[in-house]
Amino acid sequence: MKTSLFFVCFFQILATAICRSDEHVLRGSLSDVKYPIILGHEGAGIVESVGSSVTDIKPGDKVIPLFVPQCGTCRCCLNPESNFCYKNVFSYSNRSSKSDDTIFTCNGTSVSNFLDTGTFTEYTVVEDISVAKIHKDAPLDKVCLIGCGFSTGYGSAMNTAKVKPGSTCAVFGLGGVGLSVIIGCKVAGASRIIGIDFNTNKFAKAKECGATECINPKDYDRPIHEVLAEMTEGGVDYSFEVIGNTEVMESALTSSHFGYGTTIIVGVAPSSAKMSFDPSLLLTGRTMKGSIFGGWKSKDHVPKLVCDYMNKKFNLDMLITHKLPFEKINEGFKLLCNGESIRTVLTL
Ligand code: PAD
Ligand code: ZN
Ligand code: ZN
Repeated sequence: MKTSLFFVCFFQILATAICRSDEHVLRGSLSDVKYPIILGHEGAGIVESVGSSVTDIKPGDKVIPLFVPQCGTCRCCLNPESNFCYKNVFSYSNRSSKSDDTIFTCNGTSVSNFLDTGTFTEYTVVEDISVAKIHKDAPLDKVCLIGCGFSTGYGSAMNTAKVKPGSTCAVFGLGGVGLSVIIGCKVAGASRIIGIDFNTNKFAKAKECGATECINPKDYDRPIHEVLAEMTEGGVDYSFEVIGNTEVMESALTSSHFGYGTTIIVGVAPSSAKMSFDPSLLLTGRTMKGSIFGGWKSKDHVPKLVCDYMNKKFNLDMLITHKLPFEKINEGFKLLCNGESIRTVLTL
C-alpha cells in the first residue's frame, strides 16, 4: 500500500446499500475497473482505529466512506463550484496509478477496492480524505444512503441544476437515485415533477417522493420528448437522466425547453458508450451538465446532510424497500435487477 499509514482510518461497516453502479461492475459494463474487486460504496460504520496523523476522526466515531474524496488542497477542492478532487478514482490517469496500489490481497492476489470505498466487507481501511465523521446518534442503516444514492440525486437537483421554485422537472429513471432527484426537486419548490420509467411499479413510490405525474414511454407510439413537449407547452425547465442510457440522455436533452432548459446527466453509461445528438439542441440555448455525487463537497457536506436528515429536512426512509442480512447480498442484487427494490440495505 503506497498510502501512508499515518493517514488511514480503519472501520467496521455496519450497514451498506446496493446501488446500480455496483451492478454495472458486476455485469462488466465499466471496462476500466480491475477484477477481482470488493464492490459497495454506499455504507456506514464505526471506526476501530486511525493513523497517528488523523486528527478529525477517532475510534468509536460513526463514519460514512466517501467515493469522491475531498483532499481540500487541490485545484478542484479549492474551486467553490467543484466537488471533484484530484485524488478521485474516476480519471483514467488516476485509475492506472491506483491499480498497483491495492490495499487488499487474497491468497497473494491483489484485490481492487471499488471507488476506494469497497463497503461489501465487514472491515475496511480508507484514507482520511475518503471518510466523513457523522453525528453520533445517526441511524447507520438509514444514513448509509447518504454515502451515494440519496446525496447524488438530491444534490443533482439542489446543487447542479439549482432547481428554482415553480419550475417543471422531468426525471428519467425512478430508481433510488432518480427518486432522490425527485425529493430534491420537491424541496427546491418545483411545481411539476414528471417521472418517466418503463417500469410502472415505480410510479407509486415516485409520487410518494413528490412526483406530480408519471409516464411510461411504452404507452406512447411517439418519442417521449414529444409527449413531454405537449404536456409542458414546449419543454421542461430541468430534465435529469438517471439511468445510464445514452439514448435516454438525448431524449432528456431534447425534452428541455429551448432558450433556457437544463439537462443533468446522472446515470453512468457503459465505458464504451458515446453520445451523439444534434448540436443545434445546445446552440438554441439549452445547457447540459453532468453531476457526480450531486455536486456535494463530500467531507464538508456529508455530516451536514446527515444532520439535515435527522432534523427531518427530507425523508429518505421511503427509498429503503428491503433490509437483508449481509449474507443475502445476492438476493439484494436480484431484487434490483428484477426491478422490485429501490434500495436494499444489508446489515451485519
Ligand atoms: P436503478 O436501476 O435502481 O434505477 C434505474 C431506473 O431506470 C429503473 O427504475 C429502471 O426501470 C429505469 N429504466 C431503465 N432503462 C430505462 C429506459 N430506457 N427508459 C425508462 N426507464 C428506464 O438505478 P439507481 O437509481 O441506483 O442508479 C441510476 C443510475 O445512476 C445508474 O446508472 C447509476 O450507476 C448512476 C449513479 N450515478 C451516480 C453519480 O454520482 N453520478 C451515483 C450513483 C449512481
Ligand atoms: Zn452509487
Ligand atoms: Zn482535492
